[in-house]
Amino acid sequence: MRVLILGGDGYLGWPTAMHFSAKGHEVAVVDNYLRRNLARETDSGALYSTPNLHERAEIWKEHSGENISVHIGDLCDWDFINSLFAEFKPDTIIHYAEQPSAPYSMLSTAAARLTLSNNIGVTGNVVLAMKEHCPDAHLIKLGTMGEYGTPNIDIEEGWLEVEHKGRSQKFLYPRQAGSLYHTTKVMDTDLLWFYVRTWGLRVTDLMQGPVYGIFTDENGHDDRLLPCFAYDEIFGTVINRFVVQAVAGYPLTVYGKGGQTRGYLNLKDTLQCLLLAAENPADSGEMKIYNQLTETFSVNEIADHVQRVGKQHGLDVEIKSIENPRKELEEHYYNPAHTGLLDLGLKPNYLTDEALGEIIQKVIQYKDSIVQGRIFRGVKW
Ligand code: USQ
Repeated sequence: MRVLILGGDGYLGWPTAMHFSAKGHEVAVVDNYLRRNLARETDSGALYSTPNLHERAEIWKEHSGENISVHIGDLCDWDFINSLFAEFKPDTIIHYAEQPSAPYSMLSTAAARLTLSNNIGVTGNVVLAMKEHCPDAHLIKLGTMGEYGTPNIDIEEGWLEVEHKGRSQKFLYPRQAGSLYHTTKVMDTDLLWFYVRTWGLRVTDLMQGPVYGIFTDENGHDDRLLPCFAYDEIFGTVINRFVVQAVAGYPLTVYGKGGQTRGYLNLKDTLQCLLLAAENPADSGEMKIYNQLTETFSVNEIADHVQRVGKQHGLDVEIKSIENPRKELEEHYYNPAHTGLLDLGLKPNYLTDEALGEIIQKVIQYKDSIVQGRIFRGVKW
């Protein structure tokens, strides 16, 4: 496949690029370094620095002999995306190119406007560029489990059969997101479903939970190929953050009661899911939706697990409940279906003591570069 990865510099984008390249696909990555720039502006630097995309593509070539082509530009800019699609003519497009942080989206008016215009603007441009240059290509869009929120009924996989006054129809499962970032993903889903119905595009929308981890099959031998690993309040996600806090001797920041439950998955499983989605494309006029998670945990369960495994690695880990800066339910029902990707062949890498220990060991190696002031600032909404 000719695979175009939008947002190829990110935590998921770069590992995905190497994974598809290792499987023999022709890969191009695109990025405008938005996340790097926002991290710089908000003093949210990652655990270690990562080489830029041109450098990483060179390093990958030294190891694998494979080429990954690099395109730097803003996908909101029509001239840029138009010529990119005209030139590369992808079979598969993987779209990660969004402002990815819920706290960032709630930080200020400027941050909200950037999140809205970037996220909706890029998705709109991608659809228009597909229509223009590759209407038979398959778009794999990263959505989020956060689109559904935390409803008091089972979460189905994308769709809900509704019976009303003796008649029935299948609709998108109701969405009610908990941040502006998550709401832009709801808007993306609506936009895509409209164009799937209207133009017969092929789309897979992946409702992904928070991802954790560092290692993939492609990066274990060279730290320069590791993904950017954020641990700050704005760009870090909870499991990676708690590991860094444990290593830094900073009490684990459980927000509120800690009963907030989400569906999590290992970085390695994100890559498996993306490959399975690409190998099983949607038909023309079909939007496939998968709930991309392997297991559910509450924040309290994650904190206890990190504390216990931290102890096995010589860390004295304290857990501290702090006032929740977010508006979210702290005790709730949560039962999402997630059989679609398992049916396609996903073999989950669960959050075992060993898997957590592997991440802890790597973070210990970078302990001296942890900046404690980045861990919590209290971005409120
Ligand atoms: N949390 C804490 N303490 C912390 C950090 C987070 O208790 O120090 C709690 C949050 O309040 C939340 C849960 O942990 O209830 C998950 O928070 P998170 O920051 O790990 O994840 P979130 O903001 O929801 O966003 C992340 C990614 C986003 C992705 C989403 C999937 O940044 O790109 O879409 O996970 S999901 O959460 O399923 O919507």
